[in-house]
Amino acid sequence: MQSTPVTILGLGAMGRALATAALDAGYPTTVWNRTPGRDTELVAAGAISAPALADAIAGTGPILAVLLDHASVHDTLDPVADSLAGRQLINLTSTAPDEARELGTWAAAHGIEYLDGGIMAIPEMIGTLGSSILYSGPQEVFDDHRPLLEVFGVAEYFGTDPGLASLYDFALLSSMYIMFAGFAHGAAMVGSAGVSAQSFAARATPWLRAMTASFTGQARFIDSGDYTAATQTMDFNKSALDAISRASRAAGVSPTVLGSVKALIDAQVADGHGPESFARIFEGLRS
Ligand code: FVH
Repeated sequence: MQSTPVTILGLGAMGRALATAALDAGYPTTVWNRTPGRDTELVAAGAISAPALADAIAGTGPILAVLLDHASVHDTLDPVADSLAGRQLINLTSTAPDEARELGTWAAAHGIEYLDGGIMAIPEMIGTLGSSILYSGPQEVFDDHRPLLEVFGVAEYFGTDPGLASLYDFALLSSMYIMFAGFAHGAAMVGSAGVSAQSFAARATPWLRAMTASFTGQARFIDSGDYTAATQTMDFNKSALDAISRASRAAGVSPTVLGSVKALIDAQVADGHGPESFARIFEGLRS
């Protein structure tokens, strides 16, 4: 049994997964949810059910908010903000970086220590090796509760700016969504020839995994700002994207996803960067 109690506000899929992991690790865990009745299994597993928010925050220990979005954090905590003075709030609700910073400022104005977290896992992964959670805000809050945070997954600290964890979180999610859209595009192309998406997935998985090995090389171009390249030039990739776009249209597949990459390449070539590395699309994104 751990001695530090923890309070979890929000018992959606993620809040329940985190509460389960805390209970399994022996933390005295108080749970609260706006809509009653979502804590039955947690109570059976040893959680203390708080009938009202005021009961939930009456104790000691860190308060974890696992709510829907930025607005729901304010909806929940604004009415009790004064009672939270001197407490440590760890917000695992997904928020944009500016929203996390706003919450940090709001918390400071009420004497609350605010640590922001970005969860890089789905509920089923919580407590497993594949789960990681990114944190930023006051280091002492992270250090004070690191053993608890490690229960949920690998806990990484990114610095005092409360918006940084969220920035990493959203940057990683951007990469993921674009990859998923790319998979859907490819599946639609082979689908035009009657190939199943499952069959395509079996090939796309090792291919994309192998391609991620090139991230480090592309990052070297980006970080140095020197895009001089002998291979994989913008001209080379423009020719490839033009051909793939034609094939895509011929297969009756919308060029929407591919079109955004093609537009970035075309702009670089039009600006005279054809002989440079494909990685230079980074500069087009920034402008
Ligand atoms: N589930 C996932 O795969 C992702 C993985 C990455 C991180 N996200 C973020 O985690 C936050 C919580 O996600 P969730 O999966 O638990 O979400 P839901 O199951 O939809 O539960 C939402 C809870 O929020 C409560 N809630 C909503 N609005 C309010 C409000 N205005 N005031 C108080 N509570 C509110 C809701 O309560 P109720 O509807 O049951 O009364 C749930 O407890 C989220 O930021 C993800 O982006 C999860």
